Amino acid sequence: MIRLAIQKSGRLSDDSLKLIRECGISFISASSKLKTEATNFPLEILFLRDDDIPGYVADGVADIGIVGQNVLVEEGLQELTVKTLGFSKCRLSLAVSKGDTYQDVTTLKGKSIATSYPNLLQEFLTSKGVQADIHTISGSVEIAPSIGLADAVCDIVSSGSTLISNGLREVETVFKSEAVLIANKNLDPEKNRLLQQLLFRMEAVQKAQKSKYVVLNAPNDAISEIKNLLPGIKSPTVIPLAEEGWSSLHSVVNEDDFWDIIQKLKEAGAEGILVVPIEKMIG
Ligand code: PRT
Ligand code: ZN
Repeated sequence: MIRLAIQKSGRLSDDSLKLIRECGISFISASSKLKTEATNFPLEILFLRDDDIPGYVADGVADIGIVGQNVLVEEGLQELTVKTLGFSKCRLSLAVSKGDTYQDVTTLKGKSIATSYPNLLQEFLTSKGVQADIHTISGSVEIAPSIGLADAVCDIVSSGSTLISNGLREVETVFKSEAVLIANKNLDPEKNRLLQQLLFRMEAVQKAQKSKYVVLNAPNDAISEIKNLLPGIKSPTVIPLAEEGWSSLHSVVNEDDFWDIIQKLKEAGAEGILVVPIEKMIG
């Protein structure tokens, strides 16, 4: 049995649960419960405050966990990282009042900065050779300048709309973050085997999300050009169509180059292009 700690309720919760389900693991989740057991994998899930997850994993109360890098690194436990997960992306940024003049970070010398991330901020300021007065507060950081508590703030940003609606302007990125899978350093062999199984499934899910299955028809004389556009996993599958002189090609394309490749396929003479999502991708 392996114990996984995830956030009980907040910005990490839905995607953490979704990832576990996509790994083929079933469990009953009631929002009132503090833990639950999977029905088809030796996994127990603990639901915690995100700030408690790194410490619980470091101490071995939980074996593995899912948490934001911002919290993990702030708590000085980045060595627990096993794998980045690609969701809950955000950044820790410095922001000043909209009307304040700002040239570069040296503008903040001797100023007071409100934040919930004093360690990450201190490390950033030290690396820039800037001394400032850090005020650690646990929430509502963005209102600090307007109530006269601080000259600037250092807070988590994703869309940027919270800063704008509080009359603030983002001026520096201090740290970029996403969700990560973390693990205790001293897992016994059985738990380590379960962790490797989970990682294998997570990788198959992530690969599939980045890829699309493409099926198209093409005249035979266009196949060699189309093959070059569609490397696929090894090489595309080519199947003759009932209509003479035509074939069907099957392949996998990466999401990042997707529209570009589709355009080129059309130009090369491809017709009836079907694009299908992939559920899992192995090897
Ligand atoms: O109760 P618990 O302690 O478990 O949760 P929490 O309130 O401390 O954390 P939560 O659920 O807000 O965030 C969990 C994690 O999600 C964070 O540690 C980040 O890793 C990640 N994350 C991603 C974010 C955001 N995006 C985000 N936008 N965390 C916080 N915010 C907040 C930010 O603090 C600010 O108030 O959203 C506001 C800014 O959002 P925009 O879109 O207006 O820029
Ligand atoms: Zn928290």
